[in-house]
Amino acid sequence: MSAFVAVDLGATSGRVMLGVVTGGAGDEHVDLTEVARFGNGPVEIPGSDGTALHWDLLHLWRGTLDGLRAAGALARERGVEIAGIGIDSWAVDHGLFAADGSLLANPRHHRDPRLSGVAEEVLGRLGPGEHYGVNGLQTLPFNTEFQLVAARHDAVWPLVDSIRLIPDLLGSWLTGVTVAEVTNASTTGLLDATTRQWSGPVLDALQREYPELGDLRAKLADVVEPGTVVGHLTERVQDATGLGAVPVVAVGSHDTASAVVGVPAKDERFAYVSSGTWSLVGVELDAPVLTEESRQANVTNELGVDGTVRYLKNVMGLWVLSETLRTWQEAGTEVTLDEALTAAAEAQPRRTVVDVDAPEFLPPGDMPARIAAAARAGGQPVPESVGETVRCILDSLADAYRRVLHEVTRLSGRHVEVLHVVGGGSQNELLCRLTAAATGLPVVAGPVEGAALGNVVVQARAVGTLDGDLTRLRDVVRRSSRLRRYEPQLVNG
Ligand code: LFR
Repeated sequence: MSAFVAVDLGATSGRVMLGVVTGGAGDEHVDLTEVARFGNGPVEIPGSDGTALHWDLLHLWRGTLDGLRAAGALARERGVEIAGIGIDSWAVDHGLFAADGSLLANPRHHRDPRLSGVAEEVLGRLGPGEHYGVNGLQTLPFNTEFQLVAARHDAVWPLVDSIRLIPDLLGSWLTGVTVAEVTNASTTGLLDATTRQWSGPVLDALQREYPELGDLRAKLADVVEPGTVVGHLTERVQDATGLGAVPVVAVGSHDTASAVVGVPAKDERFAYVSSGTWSLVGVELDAPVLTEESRQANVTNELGVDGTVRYLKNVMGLWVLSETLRTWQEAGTEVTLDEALTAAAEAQPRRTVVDVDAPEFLPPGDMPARIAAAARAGGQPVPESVGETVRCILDSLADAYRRVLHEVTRLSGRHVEVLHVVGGGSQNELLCRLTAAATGLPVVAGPVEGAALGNVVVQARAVGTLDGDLTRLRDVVRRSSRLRRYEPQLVNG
């Protein structure tokens, strides 16, 4: 029996899971155990340009090492060998390194306020149509390329020798080897979505418009596909974790890429919502859609495992709900998630539906006030109670899923018969029911740990424990998961 460690870092917590692959040929499944969980979130500090939001990278590193140690202990207890380690995390954010290998600063958080207006400025210079025709990426204010442009006047910028996305960064600390895993690299804006390599024309255009950036290509590592063995744990890491020279495998290092591998679909006629802090709503394709219509609709072509394309859109997600609960807590009215969902289930359906993707919902802050303002501006009843507010958030999310599904299926021509909801949000029964009702599709909810399962099966195939294409890997995921199905009947009228 082989075991694999999945390090899955999300915007609110990091998790380290031990996945033991058991069962004979054709009946393999993954027995997943969470061995460590640690908090994560934006850290606000005063910056030279106002408030700056960062990630606490050292905390994530310590959590990863502690988790690896705990995974080793559990593997020994169970008498299984750890055959691989894979890391996935949210996308776009990165650490900047000097030539001597030192980390120059804590990575900025993609909700950092200084990014406001940068994307428009950059695309105005580069030509939005031309740019999308190469990278196929939706315009989000925080795509890595816009973050780099915003960073070019920072005092440390002239020292930057290497730019590493979070999973590549942690992988480089574990192994001493730096790569750029393609699924995450595809969220930077610097990759050619067709060749799956860094785009010379995009990098040249950025350097031409913003000479202070210097030679970006020289600061980026070579691209690798998921399934590549990056390297082995260094001796220092072996000492710190009690593990041997375990291989670190590049998985779909963008958490959404791993989550899409972790969709328990039987064939290609499916859509998915990877539901967490963000909701990523889309379909899986064999080739990017780079048309002007697709650009206008702001649909993204992020790259997936095995040459696939994740044709999707970001919907603001459960972030709006978690920030709402946080706002209430800070105001002294603590409401638990369970209480909030119970109240929402009893509230009047679709009383107020707002555009949750409006930019005002992106930064941390007082979401109930922003929802009230959006309701007022749209001439809708202002949610007052807990139930009304939370129901408005969930109705608005389900409505956004419906809109995005309509767009991605129309623009890609993909016929879809089922909607898979994976990730933490798959446990939100009310949202699943509202989603089925809004989209008219049966919703299959689960696995909760879709990203970790997707991470494990890609590693297991890389070292020969599993074999087969994505459909075969998804059979393993399905056998390893508890799923719930919601039919698209109307929800309380
Ligand atoms: C989800 C996710 C999204 C990405 C956002 C920011 O966790 O990775 O796919 O757009 O975080 O990186």
